[in-house]
Amino acid sequence: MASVHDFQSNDPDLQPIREKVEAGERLSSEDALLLYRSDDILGLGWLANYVRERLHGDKTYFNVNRHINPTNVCIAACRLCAFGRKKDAPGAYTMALEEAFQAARSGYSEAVTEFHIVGGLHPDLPFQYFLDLLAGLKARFPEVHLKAFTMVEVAYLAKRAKLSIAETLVRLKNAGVDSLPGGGAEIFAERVRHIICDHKIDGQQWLDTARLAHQLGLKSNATMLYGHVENDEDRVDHLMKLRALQDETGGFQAFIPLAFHPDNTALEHLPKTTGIVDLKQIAISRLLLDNFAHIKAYWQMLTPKIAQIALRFGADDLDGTVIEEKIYHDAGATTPQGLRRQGLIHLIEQAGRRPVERDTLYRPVTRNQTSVTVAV
Ligand code: V47
Repeated sequence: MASVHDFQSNDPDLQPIREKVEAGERLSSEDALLLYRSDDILGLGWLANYVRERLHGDKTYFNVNRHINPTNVCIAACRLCAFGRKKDAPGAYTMALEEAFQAARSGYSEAVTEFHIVGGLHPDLPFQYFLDLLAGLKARFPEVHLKAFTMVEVAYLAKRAKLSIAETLVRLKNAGVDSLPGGGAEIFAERVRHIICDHKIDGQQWLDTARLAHQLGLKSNATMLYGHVENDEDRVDHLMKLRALQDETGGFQAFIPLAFHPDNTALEHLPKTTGIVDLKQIAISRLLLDNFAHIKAYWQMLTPKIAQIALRFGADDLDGTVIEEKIYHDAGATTPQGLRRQGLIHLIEQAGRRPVERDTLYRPVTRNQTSVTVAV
């Protein structure tokens, strides 16, 4: 591993931060703001890579997963989103249960270890549909981990079923949910949420739902949507709130920064993020979230090329084979909709890192020709 003494920067603000990083000391909100305002992208990357290698060496985790989006019908009409549709709008769809099971099994011959299941807030689908979906997937694919429903969906299902959030989570867990994805967090600051996703639960409710999930033994991820109308203070506030909840529960597995894709959204006039902004966000996430084991580079969002560089800027995880991504592609992403296992391994190796296939709970997966084994 590179020594922190090799660090060189023309930015005097990075020197005291470097000393804290070397000593393993927690960074403050003020430090985080200085990082956002620094122009020394290589200095930032160096520091984040130092922490990444201290935690994981050259290992880079990836998994073989499949996204299933059972419906794009959504009452929320978030300005940030190009995926959701009103019920009768052109392009609206809702899978019958058999269609969802078919989507789960189709198009992929390699052993998938995770289904990532998220969708719109459908005004009519009964809670039972989701319980049957989970139970049906578990019955058909007992080995596959179900990472299903964002905090936003859980809160909406609870409201529709007239149940508490805790009871809703218990029923989802009993039906087959193994963990929760990190979506829907966006930016917690109310001012920003009003503009980008007015009808979603607020930031505090997202955090409260995550806390309950963790208390019930369900791990989750966390995300942050950046590159729209938020400012540096909003991003720091978001990261600090996640860090505080992680201190409390330890239930977050990975943090995934998500760059806003404006095409086909109501915020189409906003510019796209640049590679520098994306890499800076990965690096600052690694440096600030000292209690998160993993920082995920979501290649679908970053592009495979930037994702490779992110593996030297703090990220240790490259999500995933995916297959048929919809949310980003509706918003103009031009990346492939999926990559095969071998393609991901190649990307990681070409970045000079060591690929480690994992399951959703970060246990190593070993494969022979016909079967998959998860080490426990
Ligand atoms: O919650 C929606 C975001 C999220 C747009 O947990 C958009 O492992 C950019 O959460 N431009 C869904 N972003 C994706 C997500 C995710 C992805 C990969 C892994 C995991 C995980 C979670 O995508 C939404 C929202 O924050 N989003 N629309 C858009 N136009």
